[in-house]
This record gives sequence, structure tokens and C-alpha cells, in this order.
Amino acid sequence: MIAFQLWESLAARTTGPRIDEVGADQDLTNMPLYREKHLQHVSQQFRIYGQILHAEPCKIGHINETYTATYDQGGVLVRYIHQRINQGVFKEPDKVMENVMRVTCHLQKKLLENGARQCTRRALTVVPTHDGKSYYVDGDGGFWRTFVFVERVQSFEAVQTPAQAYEAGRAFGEFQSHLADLPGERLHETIPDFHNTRKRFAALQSAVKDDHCNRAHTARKEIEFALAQEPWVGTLLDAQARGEIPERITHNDTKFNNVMLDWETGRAMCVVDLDTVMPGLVHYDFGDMVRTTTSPTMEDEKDLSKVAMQMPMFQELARGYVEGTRSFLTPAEKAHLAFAGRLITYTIGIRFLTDYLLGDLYFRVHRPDHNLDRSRTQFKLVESIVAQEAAMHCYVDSV
Ligand code: GN1
Ligand code: MG
Repeated sequence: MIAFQLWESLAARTTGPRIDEVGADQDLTNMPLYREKHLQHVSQQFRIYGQILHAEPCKIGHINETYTATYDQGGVLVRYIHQRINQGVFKEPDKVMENVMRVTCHLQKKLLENGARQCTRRALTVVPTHDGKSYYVDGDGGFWRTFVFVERVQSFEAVQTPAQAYEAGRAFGEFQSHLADLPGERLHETIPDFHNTRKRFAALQSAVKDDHCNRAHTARKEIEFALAQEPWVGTLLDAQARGEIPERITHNDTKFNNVMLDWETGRAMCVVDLDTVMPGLVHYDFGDMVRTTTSPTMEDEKDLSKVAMQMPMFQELARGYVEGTRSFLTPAEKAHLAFAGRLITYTIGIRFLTDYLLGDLYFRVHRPDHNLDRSRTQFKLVESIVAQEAAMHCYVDSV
């Protein structure tokens, strides 16, 4: 009853008790009462010992619906993440959770074996439902899971210092390295051909041809740029087909805001957003890090004069990544790292552009033309990478 009263008082927007501020990249937005009630119901399905006090939507990410919830547990305030998986994007969420469970359990096991402290701050921990499942399906078919909240960390939309770029490189490198010996079957491909640039290119071509929303004329320059890159879109797929670079377990969404940095030390603590962890090329991860850590801007920056690949950021990123992957990275894989930045920045750019042409069906948008703006930013960054790629390549060779 007390929990309910507290919940009700929260609904009336009196300030509930809070451990600390949630950080610059999380917004507190008003949540309608019915959503709070539903979230309260969902929260009761998980093996959490305590009463929920309040919850806030967390606006990071374009795909899932995420909430930070605070509980009273034995008189101490403890937070959890409740998240509803976007089933338009992840068609088989049970398989997503199978992957996530295998990956998180393996990471936790490694941490324990290595005698690490604060293991639940260093890898995500899934909180099971009362009947021991990793997810709960609500009355509307909504697919929910819960994680332990990682405290005293923060993430950033854009990188601020080369030291942060280094941390991102090291964290995702170590992540790949820890998963290199994951036992059991191949992980599920939760989104088939996720980084298959050739297929993404074909999807763009067909969106341009159909032009269902009559938007192509507003994106003529971007379409022209994107289509002109065709000669190299299959470079890594071809190298893989020739057996030069192997399939690995990769994160596939290594945006800088998916690394949690310790508040005090600035060191990377934990890699989050594991839904797309699946078989892939190491380049998909490294490329998305180049995209999100080397330019000083956000991915939807409208002032393109600010968008540029900054060499000091790239150097630290590459140094951290090569250090983190020393145990397994082959020379052939290393040789394609600089190119990966161009390829993945371009790939995400054409995904934004395609979504714009299709009417913004996939990525959550916050303003008109948001996806078009995002694609422009990516293409500007591609140009900047191309202009410096030889130097990037030389640097990778040297570390
Ligand atoms: C999506 O929503 P978020 O930030 O986790 C997308 C990534 C894109 C990214 C671009 C499953 O990630 O592939 O790189 O937006 N995730 C999915 O910001 O499509
Ligand atoms: Mg994601």
C-alpha cells in the first residue's frame, strides 16, 4: 500500500527520494499515469526485493523504451533498468534475450575468475522474473527485461577528450576479446545482415526508386553522394568471402554512448546495449567507434562545418582498441581498421537516408527531417575520413 501511495504521489509530480542526479544525458519527462501504473505492474514481475518508489523514462537510444526505476530495498535506495524491447526492430526478442543471457553470464564468469571487484558495475546483469525467465511478456505482448542499474557512471553523446576515445576503444576491444571463447553454438543473428552494406545499399536504391513519401527531391544531393560510393561498399564482405577476415562475436552497436565511464576516474566500466551482440566482423565495431568518437559533434549536428574526423581522437581510439584485442586480432583484420570507419559511417548514413525516404519508420525522430540531417552528418564525416584515411592507416600500422 505504501508503495502505491508513493507511486501516486509521484504521479502528482511531488519529488520522490532520489539517490543522486541521473546525469546530463538522461531527461526527466512527464510520464502519463497509465504508463506509470503499467510500469509498476511490470516491475512486480521481476525478482526485485523491495518496493518501487518512482521511475523516469530514459531518452537515450533510438530503438527501445527504457526506464530507470528506484526501489526501497531494506531501507536503501536501489535502482534498476526496465526496458521494453522494440519488436518492430527485434522480431524475435526471445532470441535476443538468449544471446544477452549467454553473453552477460560469460562476461560475469570471466570477471569473477579474474578476481575483479564490483562485477555488476563491469558487465550488465539481467534480473530474472519470479519464475526464473529473462523476460516478461505483458498483456499487450510487450516484451520486458530488467537490468541491475550501474551506478556512478555516465555516458556521453559526443566524445570530449582523446582519453575518452582510448577508453571506448579499450572497452569494446576487451568486450570482443572476452567473448572470443564463448562456448556453445553460434549466437543468433538477431537482425540478419545488420551491417551488410551491400544489402543496405540495395535498400536505399529501392527506397529512391519507389519514393513512396515523395521525399527524394528534398535529398537529391545526399542520394547522389550515397549512390556514387557503390564501388567500395562490398570491400569487407568480399574479404570475408575470400576467407581473409573471420567472423567473430561482435557488439554491433558500439556508439560512444554505449560505454559507461566511471564518474570519478573516467575509466570505461561497462559496455551496454547488448541486443545486437551477434556474429559479425570486428570492423563493424571499430567502424562505429570511429563514427561516434572522432568527431566533436553529435550524430545529428546540423552545422556541418563542425563535423570532422579528428586525428588525435582516432589515434587514441585505435591504440585502446588494439590493446584490448591484442590476444586475437590478426594482421589482416588490423589492415582494414582505418577503412572500417569510412564503411560503417557510410552504412549508418545510408540507413538514416533510407529511413527518411521511407517516412521515418525505424529510427525515432525528434524533429522533421531528423533522419535527413543525421545522414548529412554521416556523409560529411565520411568525406573527412576519406581525406585522412592514409594517415589513419599509417597510424594503425604503427601501434
Ligand atoms: C540505433 O538506438 P540505438 O542508439 O541503440 C541502431 C544502431 C545505429 C544507431 C544510430 C538496433 O541504436 O544500429 O547505429 O541507432 N540500432 C539498431 O544512432 O538498429
Ligand atoms: Mg542500440
